[in-house]
Amino acid sequence: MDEKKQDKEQSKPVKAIKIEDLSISRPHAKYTSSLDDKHTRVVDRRLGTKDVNPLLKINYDGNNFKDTKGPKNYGLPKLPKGEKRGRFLFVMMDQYDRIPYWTFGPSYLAAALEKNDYHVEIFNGTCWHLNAKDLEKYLLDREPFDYIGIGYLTNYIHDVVDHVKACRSASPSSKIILGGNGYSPLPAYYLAKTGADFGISGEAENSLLNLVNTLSAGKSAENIPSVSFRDGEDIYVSKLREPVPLISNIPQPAYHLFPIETYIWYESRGYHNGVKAFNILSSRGCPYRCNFCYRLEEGFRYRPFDHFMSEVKYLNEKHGVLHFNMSDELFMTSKKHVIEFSNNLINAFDQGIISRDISWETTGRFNIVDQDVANAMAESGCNRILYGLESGDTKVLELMNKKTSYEMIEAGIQATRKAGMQIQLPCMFGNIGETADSVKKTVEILKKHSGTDKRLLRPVTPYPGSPLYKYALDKGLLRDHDHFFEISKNPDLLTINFTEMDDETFYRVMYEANVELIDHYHEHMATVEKESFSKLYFSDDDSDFSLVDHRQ
Ligand code: B12
Ligand code: SF4
Repeated sequence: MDEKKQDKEQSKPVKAIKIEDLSISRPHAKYTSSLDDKHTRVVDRRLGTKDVNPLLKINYDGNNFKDTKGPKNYGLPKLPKGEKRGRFLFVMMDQYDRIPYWTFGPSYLAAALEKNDYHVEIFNGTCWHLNAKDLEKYLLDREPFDYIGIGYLTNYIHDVVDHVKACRSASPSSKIILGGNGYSPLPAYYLAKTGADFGISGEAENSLLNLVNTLSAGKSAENIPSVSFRDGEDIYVSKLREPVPLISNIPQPAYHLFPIETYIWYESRGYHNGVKAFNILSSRGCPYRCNFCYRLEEGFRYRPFDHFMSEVKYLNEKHGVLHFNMSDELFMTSKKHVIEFSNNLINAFDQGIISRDISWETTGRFNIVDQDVANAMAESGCNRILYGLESGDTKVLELMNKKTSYEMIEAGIQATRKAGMQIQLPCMFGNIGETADSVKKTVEILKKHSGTDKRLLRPVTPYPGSPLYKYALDKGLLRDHDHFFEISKNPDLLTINFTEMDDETFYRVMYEANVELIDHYHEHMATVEKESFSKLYFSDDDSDFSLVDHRQ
């Protein structure tokens, strides 16, 4: 853009954000926020110089809900072979991603249900880009389902409302159960707004089974931990169940219900230059509490290595997967664990348990990585680490409770690069304490290190359930949950301005930072692409050359 045009662009007033209401003409039940507050309480915690990071703590009622070993059968009769206790449909909504991401939640839940004699089907709007109208048609074609489960992230609330309506109109007898990271922190709110019958907060393998077993036995859902439900105008929210301590008790995802080859195709083409790639988890939970991150569940749990390996082997042997994206919330939780895991993997290669051609990537942390950790990972086939950079400014990092610093970031990147691995650096703009100067440090790090990984800045969104959301409510930046959904429409625009800058300055600073990043990225890519053509034509080396897309 020439300078004049750029000036003109910059002097435009900041566009007012169009505000739409949740498309609900009438709420389906009375709602009081005290019902949702039951789920979380804030523990006072002083961090850094300002007390800005309330730590959300879960109200487990540890006395009653320790039934984490498995579902109770509620005296259900044993079934004759082949008979089912009920029909369950998981609705996976379109997330509008060009490359749909594998969704772990429904695949794990489906396995738990199938293992307990439920017939399970998947309406995969995520993979096939289907909408609420398509769901309505699907339901009209099928024998009625006893239960329809819809899981979602906060951003998709409008779609949930449409999908619940579609279920009600095409399958009025089905009981609608909500869940997932969107639902979990505000169960009463969502039941009131969507008109769904039940919901489950948090990890749901046990709670969902308890719920459907109870309902199948004709009993009431009262007092099932983590389950909330609506009875006409009234909403009931029970306390939370503790997450399953031994995650090897959770059955392997019900892969046979999903178009795995399609997911592999997307992953391989999208990110991995044709190497067959797929997603897997080696742990659940995260011990940290960054202020922007929604974490309902406490407790961090590893999978026993052999348990993890049996799934790696299955995916490798059955589907030819050679690259694993370990999408753990946080893989790099301790140096000891990472080194042990990597050594176990090397042993598995040495003993011929799994092919040495296997590679992997995962999530990391700058306060954990050092040269030993990075070397161990690289030796065991890890070729890329996604580190939550968030900001390059130590003060901003401290205020967001990230437990990292500029120095750790620089050292961690050096160690990772030296070990021969790539890095990805997701980041944000506008957390508490952010200024026009602090963002320069983020831009500097991204320009120096993000390479071919295009990273731009977006404003931080305070998702319900995160400490930042609580902070916004406490400081009066948010009136209530409705207010959040009114103003949170587009992740590229401000939901709440947590900085001292006015909104116009905020956008101007972010705009300039993004322009710098875009220019840098394209210059860098031009060099990379020219070099890869040169190597391909003149040195007979296609190692850096990305797949040709014949549609372009
Ligand atoms: C992998 C991951 C991704 C992947 C895939 C996301 C996806 N669409 O599935 C990618 C990289 C694409 C991604 C992107 C984003 N993500 Co993300 N992501 C995760 C991560 C690290 C793991 C999710 C996971 O698979 N967990 C493992 C499975 C087993 O757990 P689960 O999904 O929670 O499922 C359990 C329960 O939720 C429940 N459940 C799930 N579904 C259902 C359905 C029913 C019917 C029931 C009853 C229960 C239920 O039972 C399941 C089994 O126990 C989580 C962190 C976390 N805390 O989980 C963040 C997280 C889900 N992401 C988050 C966010 C904000 C995003 C983005 C919006 C970021 C951004 N600004 O772009 C985008 C949105 C992308 C999109 N299109 O949806 C937030 C969601 C916050 C919120 N309140 O919605 C989380 C929680 C991170 C955080 N802690 O803040 N993400
Ligand atoms: S942002 Fe990452 S490290 Fe921080 S609490 Fe969330 S999952 Fe853990």
